[in-house]
Amino acid sequence: MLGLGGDALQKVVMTGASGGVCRQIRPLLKGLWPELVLSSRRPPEDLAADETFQAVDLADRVAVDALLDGADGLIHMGGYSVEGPWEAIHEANIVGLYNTFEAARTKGVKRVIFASSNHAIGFYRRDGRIDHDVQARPDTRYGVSKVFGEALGSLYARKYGVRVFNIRIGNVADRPADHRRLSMWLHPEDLVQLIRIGLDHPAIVDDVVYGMSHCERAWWDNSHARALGYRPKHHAEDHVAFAMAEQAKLPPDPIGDQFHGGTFCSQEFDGGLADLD
Ligand code: 15L
Repeated sequence: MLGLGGDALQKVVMTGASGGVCRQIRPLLKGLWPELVLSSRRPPEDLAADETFQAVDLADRVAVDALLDGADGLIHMGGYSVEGPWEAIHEANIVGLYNTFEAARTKGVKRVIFASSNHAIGFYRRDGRIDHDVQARPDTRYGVSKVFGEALGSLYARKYGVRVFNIRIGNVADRPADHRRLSMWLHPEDLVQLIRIGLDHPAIVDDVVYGMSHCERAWWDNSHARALGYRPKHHAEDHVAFAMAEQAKLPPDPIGDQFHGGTFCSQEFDGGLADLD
């Protein structure tokens, strides 16, 4: 496939290979580049014979260097993917991410896709609409680590020339899992479309887009992704009956239900100032 405004990407590395998001997109990435190397601490249980895998702990800088040797593209899905203790978030998403960007810089990786998250802006209220330029409002330590990741990417783009595409992912699944996800659902095929834009589009610097399919109830203005050519194929409203049936099984969440981040906002909530706007 073409990349960097005309150069062919030869070797692409994807971290987080044994996680839930990568499990859904791995089959869709086959054959897109001459070489795709999958990586995580442990191999995916369903690793296929035609897939290449390298076990790496992102906290191990030497191992991350070796992983990125000769790569020109990186899809960084690795790290801690939910709220957790600070020590765990710090090791995977702060130290591990720093190691990853340092290795990308020193190994000459040209493009990085950073799997950011809606939890970087989780404390925005559902009755407003935000674009990709708003101030961060993380809802968790995990969300803070995603804000850090976007900032680190901007530094590496503007200081060192590594082009970075931050996808603030909603929720990746075959269909929206509940009422909240009707506003931020991302079908795996649409995620792959965004990844290809991030690895290919000549104008990428340190861009931020929202990782959602066509969500009629969206709280996010994704016009920046659209300007880069993103045309999601999947419509959340096609799955309303399923999502609402799943929602009916969930308990009410008076705090989480007000905000984009849902339960991530209500976890540990202690009468904060979130109701100001
Ligand atoms: C995320 O960032 C998580 O990685 C994922 O597990 C989901 O919880 C998702 O956000 C979500 O908000 O639905």
